[in-house]
Amino acid sequence: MLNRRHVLLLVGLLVLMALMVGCSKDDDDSPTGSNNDTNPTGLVTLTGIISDAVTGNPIQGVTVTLTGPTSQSIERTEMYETALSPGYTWVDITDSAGVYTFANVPSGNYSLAVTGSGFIAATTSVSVDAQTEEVTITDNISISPEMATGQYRFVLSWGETPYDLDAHYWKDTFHVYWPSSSRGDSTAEPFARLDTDDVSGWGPETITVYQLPTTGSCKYAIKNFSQDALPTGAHVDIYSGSSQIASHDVPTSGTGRWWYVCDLTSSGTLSVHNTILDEPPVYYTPPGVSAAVPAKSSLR
Ligand SMILES: [Ca+2]
Repeated sequence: MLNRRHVLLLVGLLVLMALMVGCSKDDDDSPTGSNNDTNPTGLVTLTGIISDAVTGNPIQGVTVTLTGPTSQSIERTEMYETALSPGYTWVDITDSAGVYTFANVPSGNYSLAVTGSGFIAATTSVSVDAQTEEVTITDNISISPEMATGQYRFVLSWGETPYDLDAHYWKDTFHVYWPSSSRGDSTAEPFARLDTDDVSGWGPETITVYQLPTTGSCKYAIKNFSQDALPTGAHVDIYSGSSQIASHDVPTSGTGRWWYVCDLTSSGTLSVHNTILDEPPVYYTPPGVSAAVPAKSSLR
């Protein structure tokens, strides 16, 4: 039986525990980068979502392998020695929400590989800072379904902002982009379709090319729809058949809201431009008009 003294001791202990919880909550609320914002464990939970580049939907059952680190930003200790050995790997399988998770990851720069049946393997780099973070959430990672030989795919991704970047693809007067009436055709000119239009940050926004142009070339460019500014953080992965053939980051300097990425020629060659422009890289010439004129209103 508890006597009065035991009850008081128990109440006192509960009050003390409540105060300790309150203090730690206050610490958690401290602004990022403050002196209190440190991770005492020196280990991070690394997590993220893998999605299908064509549908934008999460994918269950793909294998995610974390390897590294290729370099580390903390002193090696006996505790971390095994994990920090070059080539040491963690492996996880995505759940029904496409989520993968790695626990107890020390600081360093890692390689993250994603493989799944029917998808083109993808690799990206991840930087972990276990000094100030307890959880590292990776940027959007999407993987592309394999295609037939001679088919191509442009996959645009970016960060949380801007909320809307748009992919554009032109062949002569054919223009593939986001309006429902302009999403292209897989069986007729320009033999390309906008698979998914993202309007809430991150991407993916994807265009699949089912057939090369019979002559000349097609142009691929990105527009910052949200604001008249650089499409900051934009990244384009380009695939052909069952392989990735190119990867480009948006230039960090320049003036304009258009990123002219490349041309795809009738022979399957990628001609890279990688330049920032004020205007789209093509002008539409209406029938019967001899000189090319800008048609900004048709390029929302
Ligand atoms: Ca978009």
